[in-house]
Amino acid sequence: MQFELNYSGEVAAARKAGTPVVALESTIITHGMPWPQNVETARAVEAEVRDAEAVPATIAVLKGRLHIGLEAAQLDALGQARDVAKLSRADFAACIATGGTGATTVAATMIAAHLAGIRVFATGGIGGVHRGAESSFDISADLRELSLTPVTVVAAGAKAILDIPKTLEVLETLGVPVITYAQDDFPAFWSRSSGLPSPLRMDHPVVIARAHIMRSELGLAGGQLVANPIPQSAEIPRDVLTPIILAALAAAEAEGITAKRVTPFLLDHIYHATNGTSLTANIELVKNNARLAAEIAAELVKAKG
Ligand code: PSU
Ligand code: MN
Repeated sequence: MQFELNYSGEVAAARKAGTPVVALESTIITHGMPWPQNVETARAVEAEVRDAEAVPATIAVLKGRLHIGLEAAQLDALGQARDVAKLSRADFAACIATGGTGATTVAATMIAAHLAGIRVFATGGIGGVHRGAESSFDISADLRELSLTPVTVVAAGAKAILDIPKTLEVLETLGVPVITYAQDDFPAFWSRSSGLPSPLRMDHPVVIARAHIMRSELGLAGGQLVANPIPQSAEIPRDVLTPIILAALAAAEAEGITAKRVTPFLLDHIYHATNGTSLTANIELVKNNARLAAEIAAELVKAKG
């Protein structure tokens, strides 16, 4: 059985030169946004990383090969492909072993990034504890992955489609540092504040990098969640989205959507219910996260050479 990491040209060059690299996920492309905005966004996010003098590594499994960085044509094809699997820890190995094609969630992207020696990863929102988890048991594998795999994940907090207080509780139980960037409140994706205080706050990328290194020096498994509030100019007021989120949740319930299908279903519902305006905010926050992740990656390179 053969296994290898397939690097894109620019990631291979970055590894040789010691340039900072930022991992990016692909489920956001295949299951998080509609075509063609998904591909446009993925390209814009990669450009943001390059502008910040780091190299983007979008991660995906294409025909059984694990790619660390996609060439432009591969990204285009993935954005239009149908029936792409959504890969988390549970099905990542099976997809590679069977020659399948799959997009990596936060959990699977962390695993792949770590295999490739990439310490920082930028995305939009992480999976978390779903509302009603007390009966559905629906808790994203992203949370456990953060407690296992030493990658710093930059996200805009958790979406209000989730139960945010329970998500923070589970992260605390699992020993995951939740660090909000430059403000006291934990952000809620489209909103700068969830109304809940963040467990930790850090105001400079260098401090976040130091905290990452300190965890490994102390022998603590797992990564860190960095919650980066959406830029003020792109924020959508909470009272605009609350009824839309409630309607999305009710539709999921009515249609009996469960397991892996829940998050993509809710995202798609909200996209249509806002006539696509939620997407503009989504794009801005991912770009914002890519910039911060690049800064953290640069500090990690400076600190460790
Ligand atoms: N939340 C978002 N956008 C996304 C996702 C979550 O706001 O695209 C995707 C990410 O890939 C995340 C995954 O890792 O959904 C979580 O899915 P689940 O809840 O099934 O674990
Ligand atoms: Mn789930």
